[in-house]
Amino acid sequence: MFKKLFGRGKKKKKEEEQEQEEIEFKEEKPEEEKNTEETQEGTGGVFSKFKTHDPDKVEIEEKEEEEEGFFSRLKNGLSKTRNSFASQVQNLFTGRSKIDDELYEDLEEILIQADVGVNTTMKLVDELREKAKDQGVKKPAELHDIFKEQLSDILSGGVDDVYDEHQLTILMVVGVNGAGKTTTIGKIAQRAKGNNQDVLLAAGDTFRAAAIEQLEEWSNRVGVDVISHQKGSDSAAVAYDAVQAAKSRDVDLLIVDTAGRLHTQDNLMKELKKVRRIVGRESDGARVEVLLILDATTGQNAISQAKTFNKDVKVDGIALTKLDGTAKGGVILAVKEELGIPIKLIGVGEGIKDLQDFEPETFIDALFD
Ligand SMILES: Nc1nc2c(ncn2[C@@H]2O[C@H](COP(=O)(O)OP(=O)(O)OP(=O)(O)O)[C@@H](O)[C@H]2O)c(=O)[nH]1
Ligand SMILES: [Mg+2]
Repeated sequence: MFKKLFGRGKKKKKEEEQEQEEIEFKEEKPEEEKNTEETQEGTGGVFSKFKTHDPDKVEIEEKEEEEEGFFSRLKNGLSKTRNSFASQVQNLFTGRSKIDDELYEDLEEILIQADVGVNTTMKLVDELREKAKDQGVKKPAELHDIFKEQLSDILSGGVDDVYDEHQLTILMVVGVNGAGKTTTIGKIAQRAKGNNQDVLLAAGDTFRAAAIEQLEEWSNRVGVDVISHQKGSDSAAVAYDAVQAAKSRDVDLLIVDTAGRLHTQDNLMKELKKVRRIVGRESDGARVEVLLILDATTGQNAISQAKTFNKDVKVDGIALTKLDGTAKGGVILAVKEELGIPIKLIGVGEGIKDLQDFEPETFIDALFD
């Protein structure tokens, strides 16, 4: 779904029509006029996408360039996990002369060390043994592709929801302290704005010092409004006002920040439930989503965090941040396998392009290629 929020989705109908008119208009122009315009285009203005005479071709080229950029950022961001987990797996399959118990035990150890978690590790290794047997695989190197397919099976599925991006979506962002909630909100807002969505932020973290200012800073940077109350005020009241504002201003996306809290802090989890209730009650049928931010560097603890948040506020999607900060990116497998909640976004660095839609196949390619 975030593909839509993040700049690769459909445009407003009006803009599409306008663009179409521009293309048609341009095609009819005499040669010299085209040349003048092309000189202006070089400055990267509104017409920059029409750099050649074939707008379709340019769009494809630009898209390819953009995707290449995203892919290399993903690869870089995953370099710690690539250099440990992925290369150990690769060495294991290519360096052994036969498939035996020792190979499977070593694979188990690599997976456990990469924070894949005991359950998911056992599942993967047992399945690999069976598949190798069924398919009569003799050489360890042949196991590599089967293993990658297994990873893909675990990571795939669950993110294909489609919706109208110009009807109000309320995104409530939750998670423990310092997981990356506010930063992720800033990045989502920026990408949504780039996709012509009208965005509004709500400073629902009324608890931590300077939390409101931090969100306001993002709102200035991105150029969107933020609804805030004073520090120490009721977070649910901020959410209430923000939802009313979102409805009356007809915005497309309202993102509600919340204070970081440990999943074990009952009173704070109660407060979060209240915010969720108010948002739902006031939404008037708008789409409401709870996005849980998990810090990949917290390892297996992320699983128990997610279970509690999901119990209390039903989580619709996960953003797994700071994958660039860990060699144990295998935690993504445990998160997906053990929780059954779609992973929608991954954070692979602090830059705006480092918050990416989670695409399983691309992720696996970036890990092993
Ligand atoms: N390297 C890296 N840093 C990240 C990523 N995402 C967030 N951060 C950093 O993590 C730190 C904490 O981010 P915040 O957005 O303030 O986290 P928060 O969950 O809002 O924190 P609280 O409001 O205190 O609960 C900041 O320094 C971010 O720049 C990521 O994907 N990679
Ligand atoms: Mg915050």
